[in-house]
Amino acid sequence: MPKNPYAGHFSDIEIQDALDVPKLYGVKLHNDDYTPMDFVVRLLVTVFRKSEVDAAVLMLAVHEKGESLVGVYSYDIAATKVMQAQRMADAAGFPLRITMGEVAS
Ligand code: TYC
Repeated sequence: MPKNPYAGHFSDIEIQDALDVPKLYGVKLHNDDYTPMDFVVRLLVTVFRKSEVDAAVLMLAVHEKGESLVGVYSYDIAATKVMQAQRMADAAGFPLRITMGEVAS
């Protein structure tokens, strides 16, 4: 956010609310040596609603580069998808790591 011209009158949070600028959060998938490729593709299709082809391309990007952004969402949607994906990986016993962080909106 640029310097608050209303400093002293309104807080940054009040300005943010007044301007109605929703924050956006990117969800990142991280590579590891153990999670099977087909499991990652299934997770991307199931949790992140990717097509089979997009999911396979994304999985390979993560496999080759170490990590990749898989989607940008509001806080609640991003947090829910991270939780669902982490649960799915944990339940299957794979060390897959999924993280989220604020992105410029
Ligand atoms: N590197 C894994 C393998 O060779 C595949 C993989 C891709 C794992 C993406 C995690 O986020 C990931 N089986």
